[in-house]
Amino acid sequence: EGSGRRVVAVGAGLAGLGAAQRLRGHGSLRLLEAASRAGGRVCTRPFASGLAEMGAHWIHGPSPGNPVFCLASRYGLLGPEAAREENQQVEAGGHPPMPSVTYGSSGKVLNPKAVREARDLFYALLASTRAFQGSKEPPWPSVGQYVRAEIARTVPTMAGGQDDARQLQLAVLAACLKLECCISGTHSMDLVGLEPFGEYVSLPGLDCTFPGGYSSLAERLLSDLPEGTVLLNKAVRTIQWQGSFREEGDDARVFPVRVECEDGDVFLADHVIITVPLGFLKERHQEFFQPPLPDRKAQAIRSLGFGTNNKIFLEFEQPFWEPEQQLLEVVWEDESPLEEPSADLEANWFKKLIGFVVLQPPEQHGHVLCGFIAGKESEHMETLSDAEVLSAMTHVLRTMTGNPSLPAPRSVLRSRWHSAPYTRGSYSYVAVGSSGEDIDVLAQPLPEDPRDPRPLQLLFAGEATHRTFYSTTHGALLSGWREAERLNQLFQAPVPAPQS
Ligand code: 6YU
Repeated sequence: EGSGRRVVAVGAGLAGLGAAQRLRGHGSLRLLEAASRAGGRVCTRPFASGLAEMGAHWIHGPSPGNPVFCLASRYGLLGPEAAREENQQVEAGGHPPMPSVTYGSSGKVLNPKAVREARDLFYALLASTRAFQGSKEPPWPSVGQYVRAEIARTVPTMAGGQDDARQLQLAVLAACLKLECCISGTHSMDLVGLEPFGEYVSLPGLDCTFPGGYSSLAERLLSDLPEGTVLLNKAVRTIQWQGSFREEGDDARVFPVRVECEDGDVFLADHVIITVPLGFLKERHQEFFQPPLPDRKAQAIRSLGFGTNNKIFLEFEQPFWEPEQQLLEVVWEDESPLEEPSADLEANWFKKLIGFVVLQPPEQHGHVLCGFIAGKESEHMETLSDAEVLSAMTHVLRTMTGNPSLPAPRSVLRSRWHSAPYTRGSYSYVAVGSSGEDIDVLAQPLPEDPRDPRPLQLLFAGEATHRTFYSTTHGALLSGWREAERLNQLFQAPVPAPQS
């Protein structure tokens, strides 16, 4: 260690692990993690006869430009399908096709042609939002308002003007908006900024999963680090910067940063890489940093979006779906994107659920469905007991299949990302009132003045700091690499001669 620089990283998710992987050995590195495991929002748990991904599910866009895909391939963590060249070239634009069946609330399977028609309209509208990127005067502040206004314009000609068919189209469009809430991790698309929406980049490739669990990637990264680098159950309480701190009994060295943990342990450092989730920063940044962050940074933390998307896993004795079906969607046939959704969370929270992904293959997982639900309804779900969630899900499934005696699931497991004290939600989005510029401000190291004699005291990584890949594992990993590289550059730079 000696006179080498001391680096502390806070958070052992993919950003923190990625930073640790890339930081070249100049001095010492400690990675402090609040939880009892590494991985953060990458979190695989045993469930039924297989595994459940509580956080990240897919590699979005598995192709050579995706560093998570590249690492996972190199480590041999992917199945043979994922590695196929053809799969890497599929352009799904963030909405990979899956063999699906759409149930309506009248207990019938909806006409696939009608469903497709509504969905095609929705995706055409969503794609047209790209045109507003960089626009000074977008027609609406949010994606939701824009899409709904466009839907309202097409209503008169929709479904040949037939009332019933038109209502079905509207109900499917309402379901599409809920799915988009899950994808963007938000309560409502009315909160997602229209102008910056097109900055998010979808990589080519057919989304794939990790046969041994997403956590196999985090574990592999962890095992490559020198023993003792990562300290678990080490929640950081405060980070003091711009200070002059000395180790007891060692007056020779002065450190600008002091990291204090909840358990009273203290770490002095030259550089701290902060990878805590934006949800945690939103709640805690004022006491967490001493002195507080500069206004611009605090403003970016406040204005960027961070919402909730949760999963509900249900295990069944026997499948009620067909073996080839991969996605079971639900549509509440009386809903419309042109009407206000119900505000009665207690009575109606489960209607926000978009449906279920079938975990494949059943030989590995058993008969397991994974439901997705976003927003305030999802946060309400977190406050309920397992029995209450299981009963609501049974009600949804019986309504959709029109089978009042459909056997209830055997067991349930759900994520609770909003209640998690060191996450406070699922992932970030660019909210109305913020822009891609705020992401760059969030990513900017401190102190701001590049000529500061003690540069790069605080560095910021994590998915919410990646301008084009926010909300993903590859965005998180790249952000960690980016900050490690920033320090590597500093360590390589010749130390400036003292000015006389
Ligand atoms: C992806 C996917 N996916 C579903 C769900 C979730 C997420 N994501 P971490 O939080 O991992 O690490 C920080 C650590 O810091 C953590 O361990 C804390 O305990 C610790 N910490 C906090 N405070 C501390 C303190 N005080 N002291 C010490 N330690 C502290 N991504 O690629 N594919 O399928 C999904 C999904 C339910 C919750 C996802 C997915 C997001 C990723 O999981 C996430 O970005 C990274 O894991 C974060 O890593 P990190 O290191 O930054 O933080 C147009 C437009 C479109 C907008 N988006 C479209 C993209 C769609 C996103 N898809 C998500 C979908 C699912 C299903």
